[in-house]
Amino acid sequence: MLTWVAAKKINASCAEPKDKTLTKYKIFVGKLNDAAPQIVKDAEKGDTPADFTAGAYAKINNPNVSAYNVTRIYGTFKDNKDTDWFRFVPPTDVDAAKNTHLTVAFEPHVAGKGGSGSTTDIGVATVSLASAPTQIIAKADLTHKGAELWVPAKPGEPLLVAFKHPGTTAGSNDFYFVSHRATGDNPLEKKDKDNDDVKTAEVLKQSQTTSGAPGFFIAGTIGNDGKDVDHYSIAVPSGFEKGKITATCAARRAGSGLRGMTIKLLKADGSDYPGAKWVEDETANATVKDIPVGGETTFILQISATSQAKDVSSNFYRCGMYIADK
Ligand SMILES: [Ca+2]
Ligand SMILES: [Ca+2]
Ligand SMILES: [Ca+2]
Repeated sequence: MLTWVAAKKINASCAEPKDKTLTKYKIFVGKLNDAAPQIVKDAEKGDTPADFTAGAYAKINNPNVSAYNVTRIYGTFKDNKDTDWFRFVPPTDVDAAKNTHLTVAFEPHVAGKGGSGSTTDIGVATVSLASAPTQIIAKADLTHKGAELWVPAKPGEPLLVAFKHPGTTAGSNDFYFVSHRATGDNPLEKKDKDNDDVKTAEVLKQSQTTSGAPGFFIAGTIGNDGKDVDHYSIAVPSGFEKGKITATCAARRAGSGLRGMTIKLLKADGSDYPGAKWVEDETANATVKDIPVGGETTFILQISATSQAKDVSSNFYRCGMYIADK
């Protein structure tokens, strides 16, 4: 059995290449079983929503949890105008979704020599309801590294997801793989009105990150056509007053219709932490990194946006934070 040890500066996305400190490897080669429910192959029927390929899920074989295996979607772009549609009905019994809401994630595997070997990225990808295919809920340009779709969904409500060729010159082997999961989300925003004001910021509960550092997570929305503002209050755990805060949020990069999502760290009195501001664009999540706590016992994460896209209805964002002890 091989043990992987992740190096620093890894990318958060599992489907992307990661640095490893070990240099030994074994290669396993298997044949995809297209008959298995969790393997979904583009049937190359046509480019309209009615030409969808039906997707499916396979439950994890464990009586103690109700969860599903990752579904692998794959296909080819027959030309540089090809759009492939898939239909999924998100499960109604995902355990993780009971404490938060259900989400559907579509994570493209990296193309090219350092990735799958495909001669193209996927271009624009969209999610819509199967009952209203032209009304786009979520949209992301997957040619940007690390962009994906990770979208709140209603259990049992059929969805269509579309993957479009980027429109560049067709390559000799234009294929793609996408990992799809139906899973839970971060703890949800609960006090949307109160959290407009820094003085009545919504308190985030501490949880543990995989590295052991105290972490704080939230999934919220910027409503009112992009004019909403959300403030979250984070208590600095004892012993971390000289630590450093890192926060990262994604909206547009996960398919949301929010544009110019802006994150800012504030002190409890509402004043700015110097340098702790970032505006998300298509190429990078909003991240503020290693901001000194500076002896404060509480800090505030402020989230806003410059606008709501006219052609994408969702307005979600998702954030994670942690405090390093030095
Ligand atoms: Ca195709
Ligand atoms: Ca609010
Ligand atoms: Ca809000």
